[in-house]
Amino acid sequence: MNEAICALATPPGGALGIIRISGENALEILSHIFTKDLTLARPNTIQYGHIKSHEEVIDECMVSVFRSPRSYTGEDCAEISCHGSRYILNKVLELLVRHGCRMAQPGEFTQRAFLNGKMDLSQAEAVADLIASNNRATHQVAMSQLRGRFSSELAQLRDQLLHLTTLLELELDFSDHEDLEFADRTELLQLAQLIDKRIRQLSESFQRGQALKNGIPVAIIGAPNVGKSTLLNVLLGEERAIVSDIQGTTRDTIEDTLEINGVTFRFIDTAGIRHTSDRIETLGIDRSLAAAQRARIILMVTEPGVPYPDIPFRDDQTLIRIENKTKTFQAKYGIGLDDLLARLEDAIPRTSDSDIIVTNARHYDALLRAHESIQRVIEGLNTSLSGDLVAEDLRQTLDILAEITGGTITSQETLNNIFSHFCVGK
Ligand SMILES: Nc1nc2c(ncn2[C@@H]2O[C@H](COP(=O)(O)OP(=O)(O)OP(=O)(O)O)[C@@H](O)[C@H]2O)c(=O)[nH]1
Ligand SMILES: [Mg+2]
Repeated sequence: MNEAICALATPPGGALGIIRISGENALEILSHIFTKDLTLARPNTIQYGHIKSHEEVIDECMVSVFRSPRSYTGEDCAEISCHGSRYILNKVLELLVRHGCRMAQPGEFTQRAFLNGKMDLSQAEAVADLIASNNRATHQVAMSQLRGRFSSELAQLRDQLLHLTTLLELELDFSDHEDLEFADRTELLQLAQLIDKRIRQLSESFQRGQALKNGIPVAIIGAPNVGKSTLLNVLLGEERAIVSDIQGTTRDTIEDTLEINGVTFRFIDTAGIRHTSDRIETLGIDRSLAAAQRARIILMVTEPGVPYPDIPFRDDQTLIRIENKTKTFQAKYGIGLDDLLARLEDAIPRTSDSDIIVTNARHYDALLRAHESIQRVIEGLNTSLSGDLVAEDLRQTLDILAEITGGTITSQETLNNIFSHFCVGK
């Protein structure tokens, strides 16, 4: 039996506060402090009544009643909408605990939903991502994962792996008959390579997933006085960084975010790069170079007559060159800004609805291990390794992929670890 748990599901300070309760005897416990007997209430109804402590009315509330198995957790559940007073909410929780409820751990409602088969683990994790999403891109990724797109992709991979296993077993069966040729391994190899390609595509999307989650870092780099800080201010629409005609005004990196068409960009204004004997300015320039290293996009700013700074960059970085203080681009007056925004957007490959983007480090780790494991399968097929050894690696690939959806996770400790990052009440 699952003991009843309760938690506040809304942040403090709102007009309303919602307390959630779930468990086998949840409705019975709630009925002890509510004016109606909720054990008799029809599922999916909203009940109006009072929460009472002895004869004292604590609040007038609306209680949504859900019954197992058709609820978020799969258990009997209720959501109590109270007035948002901290006193009221604490009092209601206290009353629930006094009548036999336990305060929920972070993510415990969602953990129960997972354990009761309402969703798989990657969907449960998407719930946390959805709550944390703060722009269209992260929202879209979390929503698609919650709705099971990643899960069905993994199910497809699983089917292909099972098919491969069947073909291999066929080979094993026939190998007992000396008069029969071994099954053709080319087909097996092609299938394994196809699976590996998809696994790699998924794991490669992680970098983009991270960028979307944390914001795309854009370093503004250039010689002193070319207008880097002015550009930052114009982009952000506020006087974020100090601007002056003195060379070396900016000494430390200054960072702020801007959402462009649903994607968050993280702009990093830096100290102008030049040779200097000033110790503090030198430290600042080191930071500029470090920011350029970490950036996904480097905005190289210059002005007529000044060369672009010669800094190292990588293939996976996008360079956007801007000649400032000209007729076509003037950071100070925002001229040419639309063009710059368009180039920033172009620098990141667009996500279409059909793209699956991996944002979770646990999933990424599993995909990397699955890749290693399927690589061993490919190697085994290439080197005519015996079928049962190849089958062993295949089974391992299946197990690793199943970790993502939670099928092969049996340790409570691992689960607690995953759900401990959730908010209480979710
Ligand atoms: N005419 C004109 N002046 C500009 C433009 N952008 C910046 N300036 C001026 O150029 C000077 C330097 O601007 P900043 O934005 O402080 O330059 P910076 O690149 O951040 O300089 P450091 O922080 O010293 O590296 C200021 O006087 C700005 O007003 C522009 O587009 N046109
Ligand atoms: Mg500056």
